[in-house]
Amino acid sequence: MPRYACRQYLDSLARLGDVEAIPRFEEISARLRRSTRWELVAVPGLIPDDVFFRHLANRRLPVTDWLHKPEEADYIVEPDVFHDFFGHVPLLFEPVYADYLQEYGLGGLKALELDALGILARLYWYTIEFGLVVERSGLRAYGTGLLSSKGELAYCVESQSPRRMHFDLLRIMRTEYRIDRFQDSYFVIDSFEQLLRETRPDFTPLYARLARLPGYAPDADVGDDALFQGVTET
Ligand code: HBI
Ligand code: FE
Repeated sequence: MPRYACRQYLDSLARLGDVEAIPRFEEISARLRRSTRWELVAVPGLIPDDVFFRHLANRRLPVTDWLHKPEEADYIVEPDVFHDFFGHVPLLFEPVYADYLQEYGLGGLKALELDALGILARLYWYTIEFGLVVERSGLRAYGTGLLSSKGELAYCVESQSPRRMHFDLLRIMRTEYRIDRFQDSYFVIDSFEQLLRETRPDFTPLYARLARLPGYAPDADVGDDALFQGVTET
């Protein structure tokens, strides 16, 4: 964690209390409500998209109430309490990220109306789930799918094989993703402020434009990609 997770995540994790004890939903939910007005709701697993987005739009984070088996520690397709609680909750104490996730929920309800969920889900995937951020100390992970995967957390920062690009909204919304293996591409933001600012505009015209265009493969090399050449401090 200290080597690969972003600073805001580490700062929040430290505030979540005793790492030796299993966190209490109610206690952390109350603390979160006092901090950024988010709260936790326990859910049995994946819930319908509209229910999921309505929760996020109202600053409620659905947290699954079952834990994966030890042998599944490296990857599970469905979110479990470790992914949701250990992976999503700490960053919700970061005010700008907390606002971004609510905006995403509001955007999700709109995307459902416009039948554009497949396109918006890519933004979710390449930021909230698998996003990277560059800090003074180098490249760090803020995506929940990375923070809750022992294997991919080191890979996303250190491996030479994935394609890392600077945040580019249109490129992200055109890029397909795989849910059953480490990512081929990652997108790097400079700050959560940048993420909130660049996703502020109304996506309706983007959806109309993208609906007519083929998606890019997860590992596509598109000529004018803004590759992230930064190096991580050794
Ligand atoms: N339900 N509990 C839960 N957690 C999720 O992350 C989730 C969900 N339902 C829908 C969903 N995610 C995705 O389909 C949307 O983000 C697109
Ligand atoms: Fe998640």
